[in-house]
Amino acid sequence: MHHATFEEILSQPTTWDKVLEQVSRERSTFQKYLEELTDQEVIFIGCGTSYYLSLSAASLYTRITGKRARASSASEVLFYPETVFPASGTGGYAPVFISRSGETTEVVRAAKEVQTRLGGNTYGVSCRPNSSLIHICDYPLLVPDADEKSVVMTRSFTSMLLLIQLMTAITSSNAKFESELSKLPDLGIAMIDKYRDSVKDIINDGRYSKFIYLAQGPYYGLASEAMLKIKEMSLSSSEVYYSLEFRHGPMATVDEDMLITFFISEHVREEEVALLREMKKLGASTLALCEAADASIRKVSDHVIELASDISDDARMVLYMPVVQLLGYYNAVAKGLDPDHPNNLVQVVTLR
Ligand code: F1P
Repeated sequence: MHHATFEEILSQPTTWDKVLEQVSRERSTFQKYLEELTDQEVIFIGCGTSYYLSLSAASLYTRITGKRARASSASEVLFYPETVFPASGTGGYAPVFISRSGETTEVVRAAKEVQTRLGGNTYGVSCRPNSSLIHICDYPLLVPDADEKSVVMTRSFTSMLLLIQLMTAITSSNAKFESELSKLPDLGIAMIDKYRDSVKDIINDGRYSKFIYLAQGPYYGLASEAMLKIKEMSLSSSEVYYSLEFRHGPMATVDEDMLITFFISEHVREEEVALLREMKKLGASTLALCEAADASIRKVSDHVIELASDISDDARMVLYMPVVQLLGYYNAVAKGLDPDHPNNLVQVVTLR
């Protein structure tokens, strides 16, 4: 019997295709919404998975457009608005609220606060058109086909990220980047078909009780989401670090019970592979998620997932996610847990 979470993970390439079709259909509307961005600093805001999405979105947005962007949890907007939107900010701000449900209390409250405090335009990214967040925001950016039955977010994460990637390509008139994004559904199908069983094998080794995820730049938000997935679904110990930060203390915990997953980019590859080599020497087991695995990677990796996408670091982002989502899923199943009903969690966090 497969769980709803499993089906939703496998459905991602189809959902990405629907996002691409939708943006192509509604392109003129998107372009009108995005004209308002001009030189404003874009602030991506969310909670949980949607906060980690905000981290990747902010890094990606600046890399592609050259314009300022930051990420904030919705709770920080509520309690420390002056640090997220300093009055001295020049050129104004474009807040982009991200929420699968559009009903998370902190996000809805933050959207209301920001509209009162700043008065400018607000953007809402969600899977649910009739949600409170979308009713509040000026510009709705919707991916309803990516909505889920599950508590944990999987295809909603990658589909809202793809929507933001497309938004970034359109606002910067970057046709090359947009053309790379159009290849993701086919690349996703090939990658899931090739590796879905090897991910199960990684877990069925049954040796890992601690999971570390390492990444730099726009991949840090992806690694943070990978950390959350295995924690939410399988209740395992999991941590995330900027790759080279791991040496500055946390590597003290490396031992044979640890699986370290490296989100290897072409941009920082040399340093990331050097770290991979060092961690292997310390006795960790290593999983290298990379575009192309040469001998230097294979020699020090217990497990290799090679994307072979032939598209850029920034375009390739969502392709890393099905593998790490399945890692959390299979670890939960191996521990006799139900990924569709994670311990203590609900699909939408609403506060009094
Ligand atoms: C955010 C979130 C999820 C988490 C759980 C509770 O939801 O924290 O990240 O996995 O489902 O809600 P949303 O604001 O994106 O709907």
